[in-house]
Amino acid sequence: MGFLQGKKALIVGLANHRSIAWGVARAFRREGAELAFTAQNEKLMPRVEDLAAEVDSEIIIPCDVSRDEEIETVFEHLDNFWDHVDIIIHSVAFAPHGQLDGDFLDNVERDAFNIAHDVSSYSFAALAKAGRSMLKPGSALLAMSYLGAVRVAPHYNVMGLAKASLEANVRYMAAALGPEQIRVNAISPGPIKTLSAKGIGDFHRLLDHGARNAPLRRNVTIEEVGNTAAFLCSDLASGITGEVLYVDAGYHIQAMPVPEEEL
Ligand code: IMJ
Repeated sequence: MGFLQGKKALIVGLANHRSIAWGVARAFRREGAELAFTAQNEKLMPRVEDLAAEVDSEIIIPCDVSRDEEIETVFEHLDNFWDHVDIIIHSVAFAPHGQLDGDFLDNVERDAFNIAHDVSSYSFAALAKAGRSMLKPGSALLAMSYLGAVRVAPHYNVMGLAKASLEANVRYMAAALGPEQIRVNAISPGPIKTLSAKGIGDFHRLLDHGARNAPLRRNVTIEEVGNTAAFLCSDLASGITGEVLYVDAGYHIQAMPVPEEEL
């Protein structure tokens, strides 16, 4: 029997088979969870439906996380299928075009800053707020961060601020929901080639840098992030809340690149 047997999990942020959310869905299904998904819009609906079918799920709910009424609708809809929800996965980030490049101060502006923080951080709290009455003792919430939250990563710019906010959000949510025995954590994966990495200049160089300099001398996969997510959202992690867990082949522990002669 899997260690998520019978748990009901809502996964927000599935776009395609490369998505981190897909690695999470597969690991969760393998461990016995029942799954529901959101789709960002009508256009993405058929694709999410096909992926959901592969993990035996027929619950796909439209939700643009920047709209309060759509976040409310998710749980009204979910309530028709489930009497509670054990797990909510947040795997969503967005900064407007032009933000993830160049000089931070040249490019940052108020509207883009607000959108990045709204979609990438506020929406996690909004989901918890709207879903709170369906959560129960033992439930777990999980978000995806990135090292750019705590260190300066090239081009990451305003997304770094948004992820810093997301990580603080995890701590404040963990404190607010802890008395209800609901846990809140984040995973901070190393770079992975997903749709969110598409079009980002030099992404292959970033992956290469990680693979050369991480203690494990490689990048991580969505399967590895999925397995860690399964653990963190399971009762195996019952003593862990408010934590940011790195799944990055050890990259973040290093103060300096590995010397050329050691490669
Ligand atoms: C994204 C930009 C710059 C550097 C980056 C990334 N590094 C990594 C990413 C080093 C690993 C991917 N990442 C962790 C993200 O959080 C990406 C978020 C993102 C991506 C886009 C691309 C398309 C767009 N807006 C986006 N908003 C957020 O228009």
